[in-house]
Parts: sequence; C-alpha cells; structure tokens
Amino acid sequence: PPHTEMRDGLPVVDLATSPLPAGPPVLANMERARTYGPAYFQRFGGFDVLFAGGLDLVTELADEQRFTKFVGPALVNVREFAGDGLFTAFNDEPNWAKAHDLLMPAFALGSMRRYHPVMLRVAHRLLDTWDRRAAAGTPVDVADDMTRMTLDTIGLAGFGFDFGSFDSDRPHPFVGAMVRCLTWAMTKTGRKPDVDYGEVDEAFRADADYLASVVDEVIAARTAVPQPEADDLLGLMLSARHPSDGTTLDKANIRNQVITFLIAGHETTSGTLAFALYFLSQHPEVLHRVQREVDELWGDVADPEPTYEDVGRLRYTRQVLNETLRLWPAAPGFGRQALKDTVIGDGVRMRAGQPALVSVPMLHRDPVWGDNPDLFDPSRFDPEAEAARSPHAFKPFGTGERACIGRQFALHEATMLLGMLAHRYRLIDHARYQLTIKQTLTIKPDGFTLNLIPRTPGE
Ligand code: MNH
Repeated sequence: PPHTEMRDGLPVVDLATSPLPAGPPVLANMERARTYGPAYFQRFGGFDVLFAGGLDLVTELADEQRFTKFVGPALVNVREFAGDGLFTAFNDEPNWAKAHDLLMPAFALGSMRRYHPVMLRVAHRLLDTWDRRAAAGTPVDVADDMTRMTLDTIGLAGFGFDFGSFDSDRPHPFVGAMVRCLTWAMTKTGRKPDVDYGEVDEAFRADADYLASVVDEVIAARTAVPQPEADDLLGLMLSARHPSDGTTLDKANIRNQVITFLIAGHETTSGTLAFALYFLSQHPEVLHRVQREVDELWGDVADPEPTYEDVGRLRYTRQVLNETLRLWPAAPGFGRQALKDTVIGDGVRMRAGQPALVSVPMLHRDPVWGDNPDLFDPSRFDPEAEAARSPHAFKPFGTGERACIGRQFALHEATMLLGMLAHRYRLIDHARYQLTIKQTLTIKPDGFTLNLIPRTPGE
C-alpha cells in the first residue's frame, strides 16, 4: 500500500487526497479493502469513519450494548424523501419505536401464510410474460422483470394496490423516479464545492414529489370507499393504536412509512433474484440440484401451484439465495456508531458517536469462508456448515434491533419464485454475460438478459 498515516494501528485514507475512483462505490470500497486490509479509516471532511470488513471487528460492531445503527450521510439524504420512515429514522426518534411496534405483526411468521396467495398471483404474471418471450424466442431483461414482480408483490400484499407492472413495456414510473432519488442520495455525499447542483436538485425535487403523489394515490385507493379495517401493512399504518398511549401513526409519518416500504419492500429483493438467476445461469450443476428439488415436489405437473408449506421445503433453493446474498448482498453496507467511548479490535479507540461502516461483501469474503471465498457454492449453507460458523459471518440483512424487518417476506417471495422459474425454464446465457454491477445505493446486475426455453420437468 502507498505510504499512509496510521491511527491506532489502522491506515487512514483521506478522500481529499485519494478520492474514490469512478464507478459503483461498493466496488471501489472493496478494492480499497484489498489494498489497505479489512479495517481502515476513511477520512471524510476531517471526520474518520472506520471501514470494517472482517469478522472480528464486525462481531464487536454487532454488540448492541456498545454500538447502534448509524444513519450516515447517504441515509440522511434519503430522509429528504423517506423522512422518519422505519429505515431512515434516527434511533432516538420516538416514531421509530412506535412504528416498529405497530408494524411488527405484519411480519410475524403467520403473516407470510397470508401473503402467499398474493405472491403466487404475481409470480404467475411473470411466468405468463416469460412464456410469451420464450415462445417468441426473445430474451428477457432479468433485473427489469424481477423489479416488476417485486413491486407488484409489495404493492398488493402490503397495500392492496396494483402497480400492474406487467401490463406495460415500460417499468412503472415509480421505479425510475425511485432509482433517480436513490442515486441522488448516494452521489450527493461526494459533491464538489465548485459545482452548481441547482438543476440536479430541481430534478430530484420533481421526482420526490412524484413519489409522494404515488403514496397519496395508494392511500386514497384505500380510504376513498369505506371498508372494514384491513390488517395488511397499510391497514396497520392507518389504524393500529399503540398499546402504550392509544395513538395511531401521524399523517406525515404514514406517508414516510408508505414510501419506505414501497422502496425497501421491492428494490433489494429484485436485485437478489437477478443475481441468483445470474449465478444459476453460470453454474449448471447448481441449477440441476434446484431442478431436482422442485421436481421432487411438483413432479411433472406443468403448472404447479406451490403451497405455503412447499416453499419451506425448498431448502436447497434457499441455500442458493443465501449464497447469492453472500457474494452480492443487495444492500452492500450498513452503518454503526459507538454508543459510548470504547476500544475495538487491537486498541482502536472509538469515541461516542463515531461511525463505522460495515462492508458486507468484504465480511462475506472473510477467511472464515475458506480459501476460495469468491467461488459460488451454496453448500456453504448446508445446515452443519452453518451451525459451525459464527452468526456474525453473514449479515445481508443488517444486525440487531434495526435489522431488516422484511427478511422473511423477501425470502419467501424469492424462494418460491426461483423454484418456479427453475422448474419451468432452461436458462440460456445467450449473450455470454459478463457481470457488471449497477449501484443506486443498492446493487443489481446491469444489462443482464437471458433466453428461456420451456423445460420438461425431470429432464
Ligand atoms: Mn430490508 C432494513 C436488507 C428486503 C424493509 N434491510 C434493512 C437493512 C438491510 C436490509 C441491510 C438494515 C439497514 C441498516 O442497518 O441501515 N432488505 C434487505 C435485503 C432484502 C430486504 C437484502 C431482500 C433480499 N426489506 C426487505 C423487504 C422489506 C424490507 C421485502 C419490506 C417488506 N428493511 C426494511 C425496513 C428496514 C429494513 C422497513 C428498516 C428496519 C428498521 O430500521 O426498523
């Protein structure tokens, strides 16, 4: 590594003198970790952020007695359109605990059983579309179609609102506005003092206003006609009362929660599914094992209707998703901050409030994963292997109290869909795709297309 200043034994990399190279920040940060090691400080306007990508440090950062979520600069920017929604709320904002308590029931285990039929209905929309593409011999844009599927699913399951994404050749405009808002939030952290961002900010404002107008539409669709109180996400947001004081969420917070869940509820799941299909298309032996697993359940039924219980039986398919989330975690980083002055690792002093950023892709390539961590191998998630490994070695859903509330939702939806796709199609990598990553805070494979050939189950 180049000559560097040290702080408590760790290199300090100053963004002022060594700016991140162009391209997705996640890749730049991984490159940096390969140069300086799994732990280093990044200096950011005179402020040192600890970058942590090794199991030892992450294990300490996961200690909720000493560390908590850090709403870092990018998330503060997301607050411009998601406010004090669950994802971007500060830890001490009363609305976080209140909304967390009120919305948790929508993510309890039993709730997945309720979402299952809706997830299945939307999965069929995707299959219908892909059947037509297969018959015509035209390739599919994988990430776009996964986004259609996951957006329609969260819309219908959470809000009873139909985005109807498969009825159009173009993605729902919500998606474009959201992607631009997320990109704005991400790139705003790297602004230069001598550039005028007036136009950029104006365009952002228009997009944010549009997102808010979709939220109004979603709420109006529910409240326009009197109806019995629903117990889906929107129903809980609108009418659940907190046991401690009997109040509901306030109007402004409800809007922030709707926008938060419409985004968080689909963006990462679609990226994960797209990466999973990429890996399956590159690893025929893994795809065959998934196909054996679904064939065992659905035999040669041409149009199986997976049951809720079936999804729990797709153990290997779920391992494929876990291995996908290991190599390319759709949300590739999360922030932590010291609750009090403390020392971590080998004498690294952290002041109260001082931030750390966990690099999830680096954690997921820690030596604990063996000496070939870049190799895609779902057997890493065989139950015995998992039981033998530290629970802190795998953090695609964050950690602690502020970890992902939608994890079971995402895994149920994605496992079922992946199983159905593997049962129905042969995946043809017609363009010899080379993985490139697109980052808009979250990551996706860029420009990944597949050709589909109907498959005879058992083949
Ligand atoms: Mn999700 C928080 C990853 C699917 C709703 N999610 C997080 C965090 C990660 C994450 C990481 C923690 C971020 C942080 O510490 O700053 N989430 C994912 C991934 C998937 C995912 C990789 C899919 C795969 N998330 C979902 C789905 C929903 C959802 C689906 C909703 C239906 N996630 C949330 C919400 C939070 C969150 C809400 C914030 C929770 C909180 O802070 O209380």
